[in-house]
Amino acid sequence: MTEHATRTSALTLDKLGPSFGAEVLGVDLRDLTDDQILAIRSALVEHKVLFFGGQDLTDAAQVDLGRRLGELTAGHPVAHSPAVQHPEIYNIDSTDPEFSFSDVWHTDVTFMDKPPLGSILRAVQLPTSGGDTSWVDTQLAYDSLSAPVRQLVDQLTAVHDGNREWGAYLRRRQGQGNIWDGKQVTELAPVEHPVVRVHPESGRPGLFVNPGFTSHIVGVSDAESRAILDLLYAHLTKPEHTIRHRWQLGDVGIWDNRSTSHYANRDYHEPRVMRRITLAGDRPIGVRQAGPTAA
Ligand SMILES: O=C(O)CCC(=O)C(=O)O
Ligand SMILES: [Fe+2]
Repeated sequence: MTEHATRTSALTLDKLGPSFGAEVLGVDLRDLTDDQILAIRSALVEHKVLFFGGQDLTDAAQVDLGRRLGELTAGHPVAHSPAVQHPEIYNIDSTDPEFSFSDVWHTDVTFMDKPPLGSILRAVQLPTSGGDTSWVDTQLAYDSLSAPVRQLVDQLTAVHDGNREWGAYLRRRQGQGNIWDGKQVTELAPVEHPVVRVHPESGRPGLFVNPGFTSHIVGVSDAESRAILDLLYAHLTKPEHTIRHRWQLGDVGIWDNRSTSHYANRDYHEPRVMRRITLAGDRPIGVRQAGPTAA
């Protein structure tokens, strides 16, 4: 335990910066008490990205952990992961011919009506150097906009389109996607989400657009849409809104997908394998729908 670590009732946390991110010390993710599960769920809302070092999870143990933290989705709405036996796991293997680098800022699966609440990522094989992952605190980014721009974005809706990243893949698979929210995914119809999402647990607003999946803003010109999104992306990714994690084998990262975006640094030259599961989430709610108490 470092001098910065603080102990809550069930967890010892070492904050990674002034705003968000924390390392959780001294827990075995295979053997958590109910109190620790509750404490992890609430630490996720408060700290947004949690890291657990020195873990020894098998695929089955990762899925068991996810089931204790929430309801699991398929590993991905359309990607198949034949290398793993659990349909809940998305195998992110840089040597897979279908591998796509996640070297664009994104929040996971925002191209579905109900994007995941959070993701649980485990490092399975790492390059000797490189392959860090970075996260943005999208609530801090919202708060640090000027008041007039906050008022503008509060009113906006954006389209998110999974075809940008996954359309060609799904067509190659003859439209055979996975079961998502009870239905088989056969196409990726674009969806609309508020540009500012109110967190359903904390009530905090955060920017909810990302260059990975957001195609445009509804009801403005194409030039206006591009300019607004460029402004928001530049603002979101200011270094003071980010943290960066250097992975070690045995690390598990859990992030709140309702208050963060992330980016996998593409600077490695050896195989890198990560395995991800996602917790089912709800339909994003905007500031106007959430009403005056939330924002
Ligand atoms: O490989 C990584 O570091 C992150 C990949 C990613 O975007 C994800 O797991 O959601
Ligand atoms: Fe991701």
